[in-house]
Amino acid sequence: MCGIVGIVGKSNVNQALYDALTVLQHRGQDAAGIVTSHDGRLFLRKDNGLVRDVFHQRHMQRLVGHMGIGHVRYPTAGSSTSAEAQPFYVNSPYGITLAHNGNLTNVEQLAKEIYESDLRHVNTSSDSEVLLNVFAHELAQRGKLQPTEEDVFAAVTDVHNRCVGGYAVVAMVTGYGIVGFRDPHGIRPIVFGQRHTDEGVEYMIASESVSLDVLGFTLIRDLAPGEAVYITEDGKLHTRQCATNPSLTPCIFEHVYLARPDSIIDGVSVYKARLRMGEKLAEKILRERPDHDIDVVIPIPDTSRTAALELANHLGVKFREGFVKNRYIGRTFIMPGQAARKKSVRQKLNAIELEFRGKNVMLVDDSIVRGTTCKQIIQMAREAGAKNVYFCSAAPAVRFPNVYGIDMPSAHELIAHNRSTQDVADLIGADWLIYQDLPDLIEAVGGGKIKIDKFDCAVFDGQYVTGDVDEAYLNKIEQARNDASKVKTQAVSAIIDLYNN
Ligand code: PIN
Repeated sequence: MCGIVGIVGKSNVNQALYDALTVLQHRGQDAAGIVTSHDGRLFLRKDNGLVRDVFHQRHMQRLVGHMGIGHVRYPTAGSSTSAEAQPFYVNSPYGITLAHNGNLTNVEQLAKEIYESDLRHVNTSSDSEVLLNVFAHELAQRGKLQPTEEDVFAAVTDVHNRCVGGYAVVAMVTGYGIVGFRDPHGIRPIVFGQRHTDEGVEYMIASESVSLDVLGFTLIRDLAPGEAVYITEDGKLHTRQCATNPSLTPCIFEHVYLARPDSIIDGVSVYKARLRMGEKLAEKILRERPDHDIDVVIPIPDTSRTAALELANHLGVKFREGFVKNRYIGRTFIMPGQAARKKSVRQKLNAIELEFRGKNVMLVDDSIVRGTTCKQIIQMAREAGAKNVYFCSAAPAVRFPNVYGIDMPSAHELIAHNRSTQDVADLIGADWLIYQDLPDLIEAVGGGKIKIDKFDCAVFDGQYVTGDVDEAYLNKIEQARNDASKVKTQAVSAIIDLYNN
């Protein structure tokens, strides 16, 4: 998962891009980048790290220009080098830069075509660089010295015809404008909005509406699946449906925990969806155990708080903050002679004992993925004196890999893969485990004022909306992930050896 933003402004957009990226930081903390354009020149700064660490005064001073795009990257097994930080750049045609959120499922085929037929070189293993080259090739095919909006939209149509998967994209055509587009299933989110200044109207395209709010832009709307928006450098906005057969099946996991609760995606308030998830869970609990003995509902901060609050309300049980999260987790330093260690849950969360001692506690989390943190949290609740520890997941059991840009690619890392609810309860050490039912989750997200009846729910039901994902494909990405993580482990060992010698 990543965050993208593009702004066409009336004065320098560097600060606004930076601010928008900090608002999208929850979508990726691994790397950040901004590219701006001024007088036909590009200015790029990107590196691994948080937005606040990547950009210093000296970088910001260089990032001049009235339009630009930015990106924050989520770590995935194969994407840890700073060379794979985005935006990516190709010089021909026009000088195009691109930032992408999502994942292409036919990237191998595309990479081959790009090399053998399009005669282009791709320098990383990132599917975003592949996507950029497809777009650049298709735009070049128009053969124009000065591309019009028609040329840009035609190139997006060609991207749709060639690229399969989930993608929300912003791309800047140097000297001409910024285009934003969404895959024909609308899997990943993307919105656009405007703000009025004394110099005229400025436009922003972004992953989530919250970045528009915070910068004083008003939301115009989400891009429809398959649609593109093109804003020229002088501030003219054009939109076009570029796909032949678009149908909206957005990723339901955005609502579970990826997106900020104050965002509105495809017209649905993430906050409201989470409230309804809590309500549905309460109904399920009352169905399963009408005479339950839950004394207190405790959220696992932060994402689950909204659902937990409504769950407690509907059960008529006390809601209490039993865990406090450290908001200032520092870096982990690798010491000579020591292996790299992940920070333990205990360093991130601390229990308030008086909320646990002698009580039957219902812990609520947004989801159970690997099951590693929830197991430790249940243990902490027991050590704090809980009599019984029950556990509720606002999402159904995550049983299948995600192939559209969320880092959940390996079935074997998922605790619920090929396991029953009772198996998972035993493994994580819960006295009772309740998962949200999938129809309830769909109703919670799509059953509000704006009705959406189809979602990408592949991580729960194994149904992949692009229709090209089969057993062989899943095995291949699992293998690739294992290989990539081996390379990563080797790299870390090499660093440690270096320290030791
Ligand atoms: C919480 C995000 N959320 C917490 C991510 C843990 C699964 N985990 C998914 C629960 S927040 S585990 O956004 O950081 O607040 O199943 O792998 O143990």
